[in-house]
Parts: sequence; structure tokens; C-alpha cells
Amino acid sequence: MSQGTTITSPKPFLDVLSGKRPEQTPFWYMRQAGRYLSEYRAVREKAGGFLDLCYTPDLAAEVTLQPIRFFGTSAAILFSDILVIPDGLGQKVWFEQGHGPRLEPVRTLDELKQLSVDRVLEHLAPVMETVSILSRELPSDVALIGFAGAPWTVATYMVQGAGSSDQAMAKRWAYSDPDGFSQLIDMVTEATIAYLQAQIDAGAEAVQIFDSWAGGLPESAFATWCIGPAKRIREALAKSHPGIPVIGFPRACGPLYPRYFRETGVDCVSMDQGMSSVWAAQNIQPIGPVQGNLDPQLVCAGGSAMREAAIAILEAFADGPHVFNLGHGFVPDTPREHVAELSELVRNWRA
Ligand code: 1CP
Repeated sequence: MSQGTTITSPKPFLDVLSGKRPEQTPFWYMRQAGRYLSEYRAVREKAGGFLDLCYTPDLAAEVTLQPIRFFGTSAAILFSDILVIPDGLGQKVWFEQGHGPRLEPVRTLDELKQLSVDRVLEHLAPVMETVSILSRELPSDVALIGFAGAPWTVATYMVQGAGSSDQAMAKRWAYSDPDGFSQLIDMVTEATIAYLQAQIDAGAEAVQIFDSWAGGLPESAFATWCIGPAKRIREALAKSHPGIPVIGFPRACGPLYPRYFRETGVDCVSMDQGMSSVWAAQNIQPIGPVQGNLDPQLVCAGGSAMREAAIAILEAFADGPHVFNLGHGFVPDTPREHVAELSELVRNWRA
């Protein structure tokens, strides 16, 4: 190729993560595989339990590929869950239909000592098998994203024993006994680094760290429990797998986004719908590529409200690197025709 020719990779999603601004904005959706698709529900039924689905490579690969076939997204996200890490550490984890995850809570150092990072990779070997199937089967222009929960968010489930809107039990442990709580965070961080490294070895081309409950923390706790572990993960991956981009999603952390972006060293931040896209284009996008941030409820509503909000986001971020996404995952009763219409709109939009 002659000097000066612009080389574009066949994967626009990876181009954006490396800081480029293609004319067409790449897109994918958080929870793009899931209960709003009848085909997903059929495969989940066949698998038995939810964790069985995560640990059956053929079926997990099938549900990962469904949204690529139906909507032509620019990236596939491995089908798994953030709670496979506690499961791999030896904590009892189960999913009750309609109630979400349940765990046998870990609230003391004695309970923590029952868990171990030693068996995590062996336990999660089926997930790596799913990643290798996907890296063989994905279309050549679709990137494969691996993921894990951020240590703080995973710890909130481990300590509470379920999802919680106030993260009360984890906060109380973190505030009253930071040294003890840091042992839990360190264990999850170590397991997460090994798990993400194994996903990349198996074929993941980028990874996302989901810190869904980052938004509830005051700044100093956010720095300790969200920025610190994400920085550790970022540095470990930069050493073992240079060139693999990391997306951070410290959901709902508001004005702390720029600090998170700079201090963790992640390659891209994913933003929730509470973030003003116009403000973010001025204050966050100059730091690096951004991802987001359509309200998933707008996709439920559909129509002109959805279209206008999507266009406003595309326009706000048009001058720099941007991956179109939701501000959080699809909700189960999202009409798939709305997802098809949104995908068509983003695919045809030009900066
Ligand atoms: O079939 C079912 O009933 C299970 C529903 C479901 C699905 C489809 C769960 C249970 N997890 C998943 C898949 C999942 N989870 C993916 C797959 C890839 C994709 O996006 O298509 C990913 C990336 C996740 C990540 C995840 N799990 C997060 C972080 C993102 C977020 O949504 O905030 C969290 C917090 C979880 C925990 C979890 N697992 C499942 C549920 C319902 C929850 C949330 C529980 C709660 O609200 O506290």
C-alpha cells in the first residue's frame, strides 16, 4: 500500500476504540441477547437454568449470534454474566426466574476464606470455549467483546446476596472495615484479571468492565473501590495483552466520568443516559472514545421519541470517536421491531 493511503480495518468498532472517526458510527447494545427475543427464550428453555446456558458453549454462542443476525450490530458481546466470577470462586450462586440472581452472602473474613481464586479458570473453561466458537463464526466485520463485572459491582452482589438498589451491605463493610473489604476486592480483581486474559487468549478483541453500581458512591470511595481496581485491571492487561482495548462503564458516576477516564487509563468510557451528550462531547470525548447513551426505555416507547433522541446522540458525538449504544441494558419487554428500526437508523446515519 502506498504511503499516505488511509487504512481502515474491516472492523469499524475497533477503529473507533483506537481513536478514529469513521463516517458511519458503529453500534451494539448492552443486553442485546436476552429475554426480549423469543429465540433467546427458546434456547434458555433448552439449557435448563441460566448458569447452564452460560456454561454450554454451543448454546451460549447461539444466543450471542442472534442479535448480529437480526440487527447487524457492529460487535458481539460474549454471552455470560458478571456473577460467574463469584460462582468460580466457590460462592453459591443461583438464578430464580423473575427474581434475578441470588447468592449465599459473604460478610465476614471467615466466609471470604472459604473462597479461592485457584479454580476460577478451570471452572470457567466453558466460557472460553464459547469465545473460541464465536471468534471462528463471527462475520469478518463484527468485533468480539469479552467482559467482566467490575470488582465493586461484583462485590455488592457477593455481600448482599442479591441485587440491591442501595448496595447497603457492601457499603457498610467497606466503610467500617476497609482493610477487610479490600481483601474481597483484591480477590475479585485478581480473578477478573485472569478471566479477562483467558477471554482475550481465546479470541476476544476488546473487553468491557461493567461497574453498574459505581454511581452510588461518594467521590473518595469511588476512587478507592472503582477507579483503583479498574486501573489495576487496565495495567495488567496492557502488560499481558498490549493493544487490546478496554471499555470502562462506571454507570451513573456523573461528573466523575472524566476522572475515571484519565486515572484508570481505559481506552473508552461507556456512558449512561443520565449524562448530557452535549456536555460529554465537550468534556469527555476530548479525553478519548466514548460509547452510549440512549435510554433503554426510549426503545420500549419507540416512534419519534426514540428516533429523535438517537439522532441527537449521534449528532452530539459526530466530531469525535463514538460507539452508539444504550445507557444501560435492554429491558425484557422491549419490542424487537423498535430495535430493528433503531439499528436501521444508526446504520444509515452519516456524520
Ligand atoms: O434469562 C434470564 O432470565 C436471565 C437474564 C440475564 C441475561 C440475559 C441475566 C441475569 N444476565 C444476562 C446476560 C448478561 N449479563 C450479559 C450478556 C451479554 C449481553 O449483554 O447481551 C451481560 C453483559 C450481563 C452483565 C450483567 N449481569 C450486569 C452488568 C450490566 C447491567 O445490566 O448492569 C449485571 C449487574 C448482571 C447481574 C444480573 N444477571 C442477570 C440479571 C437479571 C442481573 C441484574 C440483576 C439486578 O438488577 O441487580
